Amino acid sequence: MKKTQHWRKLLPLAVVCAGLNFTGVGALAEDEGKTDHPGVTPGEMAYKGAPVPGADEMKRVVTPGAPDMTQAEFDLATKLYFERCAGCHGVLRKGATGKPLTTDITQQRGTEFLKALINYGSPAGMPNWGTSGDFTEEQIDIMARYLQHEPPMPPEWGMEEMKGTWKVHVPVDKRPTKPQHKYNIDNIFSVTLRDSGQVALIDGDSKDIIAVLDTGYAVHISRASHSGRYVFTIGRDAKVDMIDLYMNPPKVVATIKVGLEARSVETSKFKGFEDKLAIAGSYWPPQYVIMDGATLEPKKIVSTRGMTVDTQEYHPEPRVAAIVASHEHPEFIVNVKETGKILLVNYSDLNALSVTTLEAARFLHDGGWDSTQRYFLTAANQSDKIAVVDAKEREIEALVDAPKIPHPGRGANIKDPKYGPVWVTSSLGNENMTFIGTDPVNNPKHAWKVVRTLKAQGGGSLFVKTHPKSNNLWVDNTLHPDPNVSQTIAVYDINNLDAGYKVLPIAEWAGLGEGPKRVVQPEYNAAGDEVWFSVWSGQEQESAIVVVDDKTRKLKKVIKDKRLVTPTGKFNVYNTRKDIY
Ligand code: DHE
Repeated sequence: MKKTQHWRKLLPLAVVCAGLNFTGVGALAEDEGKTDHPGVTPGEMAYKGAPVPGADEMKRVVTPGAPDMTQAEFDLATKLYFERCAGCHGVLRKGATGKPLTTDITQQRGTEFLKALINYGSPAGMPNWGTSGDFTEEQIDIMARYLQHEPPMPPEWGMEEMKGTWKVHVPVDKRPTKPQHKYNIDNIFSVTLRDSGQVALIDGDSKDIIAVLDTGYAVHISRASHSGRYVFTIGRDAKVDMIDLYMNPPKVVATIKVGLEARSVETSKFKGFEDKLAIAGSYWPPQYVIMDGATLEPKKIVSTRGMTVDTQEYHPEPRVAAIVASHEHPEFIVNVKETGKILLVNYSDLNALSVTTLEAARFLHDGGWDSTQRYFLTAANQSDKIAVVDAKEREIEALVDAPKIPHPGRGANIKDPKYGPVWVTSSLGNENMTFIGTDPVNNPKHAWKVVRTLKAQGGGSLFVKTHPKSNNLWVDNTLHPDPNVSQTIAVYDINNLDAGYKVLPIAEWAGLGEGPKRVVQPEYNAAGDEVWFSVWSGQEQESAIVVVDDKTRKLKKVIKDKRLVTPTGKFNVYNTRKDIY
C-alpha cells in the first residue's frame, strides 16, 4: 500500500465483512419501470424487496469488548474524532488536555456513560458536543461506540509526502519588492475563519475586509514574519499557507502540508536570520519541520518521539504544541506536549542541527514571552505548572505552580502596582488568574513566584490580553457553560486590581441572532488603543468581530459580513511580529 494513501484507508483491521451486495443484478438491467424506491426497478424489487446498503455500510468493525459498528459509522466517527476530539485527547487517545480514552477505560465506562459525557460535557473543560448542537444524537451514539474500539493508526509523513504537497504559487522573483496598496500592513489582522477553512485579512484602520483567502482546515494560528511582510497560517490538517501582504490583494504565495494534524508555525527572528526560515510543528506525525522562509521548501524534519520527562517511558505520540522564535539565539523554542520537554532547536546550521532538551513537565501547551522577551513562560497544563525558560542562558529558570489547567495563549504582561512586572495566565479548570513575577533584577523576591491570584468570572477561560499602552487586562471565559459568562468579557483596571472586574456584554453588542455566540481571544490593534473580540457562533449562524475602545471601554465598531464564518483567533501583524502582549 502506498504510504501517501489517506489514513482512513489504513484502519486497524478488526474489520469483518458481511459483504452482501446484491445491487448490480445484470439480468434485471433492462427492467425500467418505477417503484417506491428511487433508482430501483420493479424487477429488482421483486427479487430482493428493497435495495441493500452499499458495501461500506454493511462491513462490520469488530473489537473484542466493544459494540459493533458498520464500516460507514466507523469512518464517520474517525473523521469526527479527528476534527473535534484528537486535539485534546490525542490521535492515539493517550490523553493530554483531555483525559485518556484508551479502550481499557472506555470499555469499562460503557456506551451510556460516554454518550452522556459527550452530550453534556464536563466541568473539567470537556465541551458539551450534544447540547451545543455540534453533534446530533446519532453522531453521539456512534462516537460512544467508536471510542470503545482501538484507534486507527495513521501513516507517517516524511520528505516525500511533504515535497508532494509543496507548491510555490508565486516564485520569489515574481513577487513585488514593495507594497502594492495603501494599507498599513502593521495594522492588518489575520482572522481565523475556523469552519470555512479560510482567513480574513482585515484592515485595522478602516475595519474593511481586504481579502478572504482559502487556507488549511480550521486554521489554528497566524504568525507574521519578522519583517511583517509574510503571514504564515497553519491548519488543523497541517497545511501551511504563506501569504504575501505586499501583493494587492494579498495572496497565498506558497503552501505545504507538513503532516496530518498540526497547531503551530513560526518564523526565525534572530538577527541575521530575519524572515529566513519557518518551522511548523505537527500533532501527527509527532515531528517538526524547518522550511525555507521565502518558499516553504522543507529542509529538515525531526521526530519528537521519545521518553517522558518524569517516568522516562517511551511515548509514541509526543505532539508539538507552541513554538516561539528566540530573540537571544538563532533558535526555535519547541514545546513537546506529551514528553514534557522543551527543545531549543538551533537553526544556524541545518546540516549539523543542535537540539538542546530542557526538562519541564507534562503536558506542554501554549505560552509567551515576558515583557523583556528573554523568558518564555509556558503552560504544562495537566501538571498545573508554568515552565519558565531563560532563552539567553538556555535553561529552565523555574517551574511555577498554577492551578488549575493554566491556559495563557501567549499570556499578558502587566506592571503590577505592588509586584512590578508580572505575566498573567487564566485557567480552563477554575476561575483563577495567576500572576507570576518576571523581574529577577529589580524584584528578585517576586521573580518566578505566584504573587497574586485573582478570580475571573469562572472557569473555561482561554485567553488573557493587555498591551503596554493600556491599563486594561481582559479575560475571556469562552468555554464556560453559562452563556451569561461565555458571551461576555471581564476587564480589570491594572492600577486597581483589587477592585475586581467589570463585565462587558460583547455578544449582546454584536446584535446577532441565535447561536452560542462565544466571546473569544481579545487582540489589540497596533496602536494599542482598540481591542478586538470574536463572537463565535455556529457555521450556519451569523458571527461578528466586536471592536472596543480601550480607554473608554465603549463599543467602537461591530464588523459583520457573511464571509466572517466562525471567527476565532485574530492576529495583528505588528503585535504578532514584535511579540507584544
Ligand atoms: Fe488552540 C493557540 C492547541 C483548541 C484557538 N492552541 C494554541 C496553541 C496550541 C493549541 C498548541 C499554541 C500555538 C503556538 O503558539 O505555536 N487548541 C489546541 C488544542 O490542542 C486544542 C485544545 C484542541 C484542538 O482540537 O485544537 C485547541 N484553540 C482551540 C479552540 O477550540 C479554539 C478556541 C478555536 C479554534 O480556532 O480552534 C482555539 N488556539 C486558539 C487561538 C490560539 C491558540 C486563538 C492563539 C492564541 C494567541 O493569542 O496566541
